[in-house]
Amino acid sequence: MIKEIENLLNDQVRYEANASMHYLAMASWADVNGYNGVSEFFYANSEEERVHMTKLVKFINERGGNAIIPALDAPKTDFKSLNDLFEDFLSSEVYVTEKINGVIFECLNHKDYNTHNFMQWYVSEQLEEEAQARTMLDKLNIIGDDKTGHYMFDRDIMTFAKASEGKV
Ligand code: OFO
Repeated sequence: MIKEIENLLNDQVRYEANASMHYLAMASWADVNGYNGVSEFFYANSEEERVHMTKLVKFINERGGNAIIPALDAPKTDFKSLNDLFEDFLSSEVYVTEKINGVIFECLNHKDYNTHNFMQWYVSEQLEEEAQARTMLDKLNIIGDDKTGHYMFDRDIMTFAKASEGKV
């Protein structure tokens, strides 16, 4: 495996792992603040990110590289509101997308078409997750400070959580 690509994939392992812990912290915050649907949604997302991380670890090792299991950043644990939570969700996804695009760019530079092909799965996954985060944030912006709106949002998001569970 080309060393530069291996290093980038190992960085990506860390980003996915950090996202998993980040979403676990979000799930826990929602849990203790009474948003059961939101908490299920982020518990499921945290699991998904862990799966994304493991897929990369296996790919690196299968291709003759050496996957590095990283130390992680302490996740943010306090959020001002549901809006704050979902703003963070969106920026986390946008950040990961940028990193994935960086890997794709280098794969093409190094003519590493196998890794390029493998990474396409991540590209579509990011598209879906970013769109989902934007939709939810749009809904929260419409709801504003309305408590009934928050209650209904929390109830409806349970559907997304169930759909995500099916994907893991
Ligand atoms: Fe790993 O899927 Fe988003 O971040």
